[in-house]
Amino acid sequence: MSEYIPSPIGWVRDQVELYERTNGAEGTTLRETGLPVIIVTHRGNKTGHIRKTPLMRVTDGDGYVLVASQGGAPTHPVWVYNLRADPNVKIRDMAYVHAMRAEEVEEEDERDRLWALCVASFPPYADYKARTSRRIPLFVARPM
Ligand code: F42
Repeated sequence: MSEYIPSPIGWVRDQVELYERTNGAEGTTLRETGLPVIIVTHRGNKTGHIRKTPLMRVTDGDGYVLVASQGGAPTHPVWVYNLRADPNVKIRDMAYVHAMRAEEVEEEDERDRLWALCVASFPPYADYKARTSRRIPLFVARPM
């Protein structure tokens, strides 16, 4: 069985631990923003280990938009490469946990439509986009 390796970032690791231990009763928002967070479980493309990544909760119908913003950093978060290699994920949204398939969105009109949803859910995404020259990858995870 694959081993779960927690994030090397302390506050991220702590959020996942609290969120899961309380079955989505605590640790479900991003710090002082108070805005909701989901947990994405995925598989490392090099190690094969299980990884858990909190992301902002952006919904599109029964799907979740996964935004690889990483605070406007110049490089993609490495979970992007994991999802590209293996799109099978588990999404936790509070107490709701569901197996889903995450597909990267390449088409520009669809990216624009989704981006509007992302900024409406979490306004700082607009600043993150302005801060970086990279094209921020967007995935949509939908029930299989
Ligand atoms: N990050 C976002 O990009 N978008 C968000 O909307 C977002 C919201 C958010 C809310 C709450 C919160 O606590 C964190 C939030 N974050 C958000 C931060 C997010 O959780 C991640 O920490 C961030 O996106 C960075 O992701 P990362 O995958 O680059 O994480 C690094 C720090 C990491 O875990 N590195 C590991 C390590 O050991 O250094 C490697 C993990 C890994 O997946 N390794 C792969 C493997 O095979 O196991 C290899 C990957 C490769 O190809 O190199």
